[in-house]
Amino acid sequence: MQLHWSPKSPYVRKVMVCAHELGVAPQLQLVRSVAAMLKPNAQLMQDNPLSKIPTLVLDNGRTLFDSAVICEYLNDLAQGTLFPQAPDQRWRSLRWHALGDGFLDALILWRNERERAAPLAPLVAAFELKAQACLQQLEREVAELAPAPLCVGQVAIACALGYIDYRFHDLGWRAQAPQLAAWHHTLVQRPSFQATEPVDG
Ligand SMILES: N[C@@H](CCC(=O)N[C@@H](CS)C(=O)NCC(=O)O)C(=O)O
Repeated sequence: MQLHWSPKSPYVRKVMVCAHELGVAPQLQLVRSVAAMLKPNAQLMQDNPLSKIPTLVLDNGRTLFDSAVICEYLNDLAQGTLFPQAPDQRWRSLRWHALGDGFLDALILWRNERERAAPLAPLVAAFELKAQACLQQLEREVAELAPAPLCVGQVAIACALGYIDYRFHDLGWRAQAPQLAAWHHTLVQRPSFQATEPVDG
């Protein structure tokens, strides 16, 4: 299987953390692909018309995207437990997954806007408000998040927090969400997170 990949993308990181946890990372051939919102990548678009990473190309030539679908595919392949089956745990994990991904979406849009020559102030303010609200919500949920068996929802949330560390040094999120920070600190000691730390270049 080929994975359109970058060492910087937090959505790719989520897939790679799952792959490591599931023991299928060695089956992935990583293809370094550049995906930028303002520069659609013609080669990548042959596999994903949205020009986004991660995109998975299966050995039979079929393609899978986005990251949520790829994580679920890898979990099925390995018959893993990152997508819990029991209804309560399943919906809880899927909700955390959506919260982690949505948090990331807001952070990335915020960063894109604030880096423009003339950022639109109301847009920057709206993305910042949403990101702060996600942090506060997660701090309220940490008592449930921390003891839950490892699932894709926690991986998504941890990747969003890792993206803050990578791109928003000035945010000081640990002071705002200290219990979440403690949970995150413990989780990222796992080899799957250590192996997927974002790097430039
Ligand atoms: N919902 C998608 C989001 C993926 C995404 O936006 N990836 C970024 C890289 S971090 C990308 O490919 N951006 C290029 C673009 O938006 O055109 C997923 O979960 O896979």
